[in-house]
Amino acid sequence: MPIKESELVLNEDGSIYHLHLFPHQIADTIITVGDPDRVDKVTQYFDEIEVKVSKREFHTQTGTYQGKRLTVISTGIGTDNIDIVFNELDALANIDLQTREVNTNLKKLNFIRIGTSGAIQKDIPINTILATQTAIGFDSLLHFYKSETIQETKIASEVAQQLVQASFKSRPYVINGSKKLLKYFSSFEEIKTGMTATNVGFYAPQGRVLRADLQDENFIQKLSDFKYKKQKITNLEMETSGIYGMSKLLGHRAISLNAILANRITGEFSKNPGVIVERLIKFTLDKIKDL
Ligand code: R1P
Repeated sequence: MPIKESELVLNEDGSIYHLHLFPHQIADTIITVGDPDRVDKVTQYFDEIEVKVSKREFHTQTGTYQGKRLTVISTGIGTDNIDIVFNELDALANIDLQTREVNTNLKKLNFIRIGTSGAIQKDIPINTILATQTAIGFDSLLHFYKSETIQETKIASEVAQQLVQASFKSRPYVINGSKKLLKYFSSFEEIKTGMTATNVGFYAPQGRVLRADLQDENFIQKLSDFKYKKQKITNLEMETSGIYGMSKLLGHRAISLNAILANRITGEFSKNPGVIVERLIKFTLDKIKDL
């Protein structure tokens, strides 16, 4: 059965609705970044750029880096945007936009997030590069999908016991990143691995107070104290749980690489955030070409 026009929405020119892309314009390995301005910072190292398309916060460039074809796309902020970006990239790879039928042979895409994040453990210094092994989603995105079988339910119930009853009104979900990509990236000494919490905002949802008070003023401390076996939550950001969830649901691989810009326990913020982001970009490009 073809997917209805109201569900698989296309632009007049036949491209996918929000990303404004056609299937031939994306590579099988895709770098996602939050900030649209970061796309140029990645593709400045490319041999050549064949595609440049922008719509809203979704800026896409496809080209080659040392002979490897790559797409770089900005997602903007938040897992609500991740829902759009990952469904539409998957549609470009796995749905025939003309017949509106799902392809028989499904493609497996590789996603690498180059993101920024704040540490919530004292011993993770700013300027660390951290690969997320496990993502804890305090957002609700995955609960709208049939996703029980892909979740790490033991950790989720531990999160519920240690944190939810005490502090949060959400129902966190827990998803691991791609084993293959995690093994590959964590084999380099520049990389630390950790457990990343994703939440729906930058201020109260990450324990920050400007003028509006927190529902629980010990929020960050409680997150920082959480323990599952020997694992602790290492950092907080706003996209990784959605990326891991959508990738697993749709049969793709994903890894989230985080440049640690802040330490929320010591109160420090990087004096020169551009430098660590640049280092992460160069590291990622250098390693990705051998994937
Ligand atoms: C908040 O400032 C944004 O920065 C982090 C958060 O996840 C959020 O998107 O990541 P990016 O720098 O990749 O956007």
